[in-house]
Amino acid sequence: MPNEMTDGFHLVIEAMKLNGLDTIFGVVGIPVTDLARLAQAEGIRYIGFRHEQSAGHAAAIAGYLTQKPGVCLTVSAPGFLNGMVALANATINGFPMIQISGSSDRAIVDLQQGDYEELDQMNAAKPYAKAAYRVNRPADIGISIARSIRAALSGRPGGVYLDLPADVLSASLDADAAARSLVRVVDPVPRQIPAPQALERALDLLAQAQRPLIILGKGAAYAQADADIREFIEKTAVPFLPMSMAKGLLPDDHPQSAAAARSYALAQADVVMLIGARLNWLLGHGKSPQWSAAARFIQIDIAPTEIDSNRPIAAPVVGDIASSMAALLAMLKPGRIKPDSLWLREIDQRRQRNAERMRERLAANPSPMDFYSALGAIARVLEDKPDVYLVNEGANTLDIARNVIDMRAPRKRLDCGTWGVMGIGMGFAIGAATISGKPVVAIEGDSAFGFSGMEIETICRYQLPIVVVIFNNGGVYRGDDVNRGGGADPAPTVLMKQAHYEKLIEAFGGAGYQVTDPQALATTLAAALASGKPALINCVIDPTAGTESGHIGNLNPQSAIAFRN
Ligand code: ADP
Ligand code: TPW
Repeated sequence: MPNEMTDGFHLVIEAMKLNGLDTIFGVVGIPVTDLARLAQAEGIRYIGFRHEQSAGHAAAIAGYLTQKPGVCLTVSAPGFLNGMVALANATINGFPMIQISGSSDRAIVDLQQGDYEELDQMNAAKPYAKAAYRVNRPADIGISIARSIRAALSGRPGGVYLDLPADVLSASLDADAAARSLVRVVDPVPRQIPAPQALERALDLLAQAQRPLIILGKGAAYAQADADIREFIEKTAVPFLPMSMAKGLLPDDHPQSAAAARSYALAQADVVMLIGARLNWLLGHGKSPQWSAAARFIQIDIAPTEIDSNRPIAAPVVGDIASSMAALLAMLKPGRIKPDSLWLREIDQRRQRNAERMRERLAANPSPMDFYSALGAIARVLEDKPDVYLVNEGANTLDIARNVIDMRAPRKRLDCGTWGVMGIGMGFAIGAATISGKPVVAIEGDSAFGFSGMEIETICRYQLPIVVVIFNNGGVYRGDDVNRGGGADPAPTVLMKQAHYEKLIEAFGGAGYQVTDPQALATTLAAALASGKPALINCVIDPTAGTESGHIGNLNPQSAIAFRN
């Protein structure tokens, strides 16, 4: 009796199933089409995209939301490279994902003899991935999937590249030996308990503070230690500031939120506790003028090399956030941490003043709409729907929405993140809707939407509960710039002013709307959400409403020699 045989394709799917990887986001073609077919046949959900970058972003955000690596499947060379922006973005942001790519004949690739879709993919991926592996023998498939899962999840999560050459996928092997080669990962994210002395040092420093501040980053959101983080903040009475994707970890309307007094809180704090947030450009590298030069820092992070990266950290706590917060809570004695009451009062007064200013801006009803009036309408619709995911990209559309739209549940706000990358929109929306079944509202600048717009077809094909709202101001940042040479070509920042984006979704059977005032926007959005079906709202915004580069115009170098006549 000959032994029963299997092949590489089957082994990949079995290794995934054994480790609970139940969804693949991808684009098919040589040599991975049968892998996707087999996955579907074997009960793994396959979501087919129009471009690998969106598939990669979907996998990355699925990883962020579930603490399981999201899987993206790509074809060789160009498909692989299309996915790389998402893999790199996942690594930069700390999202666990695995990009599995088919690749061409290694013997031909390495001698550069001109194979179909020839590229040394593993080495191309290395600088952009947390880890990059290639499987050269089918018997190594099991261990390669195990290794990829562990690399994606442990420590600071990130993007892992796994290269599967065509001949490894199609190779036959003995079924018994194949079954024995599978590996189930045990404890892929081992707890990393912080040293007791480090915790004591951190609490000591916090106890010395008069003007303490806690900054919550997306690492804290990712850690899913929501209850302990909230308890620690409430028991210490320290004001907190959420970074963009940490909004909702505690509700934005929590009385201790200092978000509406952000600049004051950063500049005046004397002890700052960073929980899963890096002192990168988003926090002015921890330096003056944004921060006080005298401020002292506590930093809780799983990555030891993050400590002292930009500014000296007086009390480093290296460990996972769940273990660290639980330990801090256990050590916390009542009354030990006591922020100065003047500090709390100052923050509160500024908060109220700024909130009042914001209410006035939101209540104005200019025609055409500006960002504030449109976002105010959306905020009102979402107020009693904390379960809705909010995807957000653009410049003004991003920066203003972050300030206007309160989040009330953790991990619901998904945006451009650490890189400020455009193109996450439809991928994040599809990823979040797929893994949760929950509704998604994607608030998109008209330029930002263009980077992943074709995925509207994907949304309609899978009938996902996603409402895309396009802030159409006819341009990148603004729609009113002119050609400085006087020619007929539009200016570099200008897009089509009369674009009817709503017609795009109609081509695929979805519901398209155009709105020009906040009331219509609110009514349409509420109805679209209630339908649970794909919809796109083209929201007409004043072309002169935005500012160049949104709230980060200070980073935009401008020509020193006058040419703007
Ligand atoms: P934000 O952009 O919201 O400020 P960052 O992405 O800059 O957040 O920082 C997140 C930090 O959280 C990273 O330095 C990462 O190492 C850390 N981190 C991620 N997950 C965990 C975890 N489970 N425990 C501890 N630290 C974590
Ligand atoms: C991959 C540069 C930053 S913001 C932006 C671009 C092109 C679009 C801004 O216009 P939009 O929003 O979306 O209409 P709004 O509200 O200001 O009108 N390519 C990539 N990433 C980035 N960040 C850019 C280009 C950019």
